[in-house]
Amino acid sequence: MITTLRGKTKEVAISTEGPVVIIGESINPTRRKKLVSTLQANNFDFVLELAETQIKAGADVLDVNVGFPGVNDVKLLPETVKVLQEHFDVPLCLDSPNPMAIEASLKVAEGKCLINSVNGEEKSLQTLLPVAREYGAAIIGLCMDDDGITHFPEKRLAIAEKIIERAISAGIKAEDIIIDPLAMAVSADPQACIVTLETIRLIHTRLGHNITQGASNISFGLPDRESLNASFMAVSIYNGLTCPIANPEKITAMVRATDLVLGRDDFAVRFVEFFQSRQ
Ligand code: THG
Repeated sequence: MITTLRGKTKEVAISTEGPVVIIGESINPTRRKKLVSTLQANNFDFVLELAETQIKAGADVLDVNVGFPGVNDVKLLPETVKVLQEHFDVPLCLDSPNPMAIEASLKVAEGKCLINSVNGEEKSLQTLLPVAREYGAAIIGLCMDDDGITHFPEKRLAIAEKIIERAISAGIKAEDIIIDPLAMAVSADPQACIVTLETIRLIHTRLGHNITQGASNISFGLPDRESLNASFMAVSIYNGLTCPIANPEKITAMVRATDLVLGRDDFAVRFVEFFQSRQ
């Protein structure tokens, strides 16, 4: 199955057969005080810097999250989208819990964006699916619903199936639905990663959809986050993860290595190209 996203002109194809497409995570105010302070001053220089750095480091799509306490993201998210698209051609992943901010951004965005995110809650499905349909956007479906987050992979799979069914009834194409199995901090729950890995395997083998996850979530609160994220990333990709939201500056080399190891990089062309681009 292939999900196609578009910037102003550039198309990015995400295939369930790989290779992996990296969605850059860094335009996110979590622990980035400078992003908050510059955006509060209506200054987009730092956002543009984060975008450029991530694209150079291997991001094919950029996640855009400008949510922080006190912000009016119905105004700020579309403004940020516009500025980004004036400078860069990569497709955007609109990351907000506020459906109004998502819709306002889709109104001004060019190309085909990814909505981050819809979940299995009735309210989310009813609000966002018609919006995705109207603007021709793809969606990320989070495996949680009105009962919250379950620890059983089979139940997460059932929520994914529900989101897919409802999205298709709303007129969205199957290939435009990317599933997020939910990656959570392993410091808070020793089983967190294995539950996610098993969910990825089930979604990949039974549903055959593209799969994303906030891959750096798992290492919150622990030292040497890079090693942990790398380990989790490799196993996730083997199980069916195709478009992680991650920090390309830290993860691209090992993602290219994993594609090569999994037989998706003939004659190591992409691996060597990436290595040379860093010399
Ligand atoms: N699923 C979906 N969307 C998501 C998430 C998800 N969006 C947000 C988040 N989770 C993924 N994005 C991030 C962004 C930054 C970090 C983690 C996840 C992060 N930042 C460093 C920190 O907090 O210390 C700071 C910068 C760095 O060192 O890279 O870890 O799960 N659909």
